[in-house]
Amino acid sequence: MAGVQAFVGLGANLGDPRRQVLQALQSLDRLPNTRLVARSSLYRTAPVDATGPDYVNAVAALETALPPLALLRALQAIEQLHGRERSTANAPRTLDLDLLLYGGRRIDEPELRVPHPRLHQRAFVLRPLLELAPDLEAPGLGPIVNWLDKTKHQVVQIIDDRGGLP
Ligand code: PH2
Ligand code: MG
Ligand code: MG
Repeated sequence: MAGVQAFVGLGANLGDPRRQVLQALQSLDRLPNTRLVARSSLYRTAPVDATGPDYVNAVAALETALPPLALLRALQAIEQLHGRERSTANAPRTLDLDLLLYGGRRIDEPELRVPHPRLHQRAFVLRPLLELAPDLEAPGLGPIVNWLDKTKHQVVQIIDDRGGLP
């Protein structure tokens, strides 16, 4: 497969968050023309700009030949399979899949912005992302590692250490 490297953020804080995140990783691996290359550890994280229970978060590295909007639709379909209801922004959710990075592309469309606009402000994204790709750089953001310091007040804790293994 001549694919692009894409990173997807996974999050859940309703139902059985750990299980939903692990099942979603399997669903990502089954997407057409897509391979799950690696996944980070799972993290327990305090809600950021949101209320409700702690989240389980992780990041997946994909190789995909799906174009960005097709990948976005596929992520939304997986969210639906897990009973995601869209109420208000940042409401608690059974599963959230965010397209964080798509190769070195910058995408600015009404329904999709890449890099994800809040990627660099969130330890629950930065920490698992850096676990997979310590040297990663993103368009407009430079080296991702440089943003970590600004988020160090956010509470994130590894709940498993199977990083790198799908
Ligand atoms: N997602 C949000 C808002 N706040 N906080 C944590 N810890 N983890 C998330 O995945 C998360 C959040 C909106 O998508
Ligand atoms: Mg999100
Ligand atoms: Mg989302």
